[in-house]
Amino acid sequence: MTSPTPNLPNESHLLEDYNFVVLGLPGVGKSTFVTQFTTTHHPAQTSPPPSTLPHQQIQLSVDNQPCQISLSEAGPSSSSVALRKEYISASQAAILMYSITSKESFEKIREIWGEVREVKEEMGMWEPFQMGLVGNKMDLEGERVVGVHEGMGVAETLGCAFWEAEAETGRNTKELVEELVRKVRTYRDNERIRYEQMKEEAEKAKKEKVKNDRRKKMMPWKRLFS
Ligand SMILES: Nc1nc2c(ncn2[C@@H]2O[C@H](COP(=O)(O)OP(=O)(O)OP(=O)(O)O)[C@@H](O)[C@H]2O)c(=O)[nH]1
Ligand SMILES: [Mg+2]
Repeated sequence: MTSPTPNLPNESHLLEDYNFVVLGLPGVGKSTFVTQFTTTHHPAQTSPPPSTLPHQQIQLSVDNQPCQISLSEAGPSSSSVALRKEYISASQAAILMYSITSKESFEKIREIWGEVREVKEEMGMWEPFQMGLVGNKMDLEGERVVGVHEGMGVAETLGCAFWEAEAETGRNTKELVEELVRKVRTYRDNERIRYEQMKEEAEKAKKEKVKNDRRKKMMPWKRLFS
């Protein structure tokens, strides 16, 4: 008889959750990126957070901190405007993808960036770091019509990080996902600190008010000694 499996502690609460959406014109390699990435890394062990949106989930350790990352694709051919908005609002970061072999897909990037910005602004959560620009199909050097410097230039004006990648083989894809995790993590940490500071200041103001109210109620001669 085999001994019963010991109850292992549930470590799901130690995982940081990240939702990333991949946007770009048809054919740039969004599905290839999501599929390649999620089949190469560990599939998530825990149940996904409730969502009506289809996504693929994996676990990855970024700087020794375990993360659960959901990736979803929302291209114009696979989703309506309303659905795309839903994907964007559910994500903490967007991967804006073009193909280095398609000028049209590159020129579309500003519009997609604007779409993400609009959704995030409506939610009061706009931060430019929430986007990473990816020039995919970097292996197709002979068919290149978008230069590396063109990609870098646009990324700089839009305030996003930039990579060229090869979704088919996974070249640079881990790096870009990790970098977005770090950016979102830094943002969350700063927000946490800001929240703690605001809480502390509110507590201080409350205490000050109680003290002042008490002083006002005192006899005038007593105030001199309080
Ligand atoms: N050479 C090369 N081909 C790629 C790369 N990534 C994707 N492809 C090819 O590009 C084609 C389109 O890729 P998809 O992943 O289906 O593109 P998509 O952006 O999901 O397209 P839609 O779902 O129609 O919006 C496929 O034939 C892929 O094999 C890459 O890095 N290098
Ligand atoms: Mg696709």
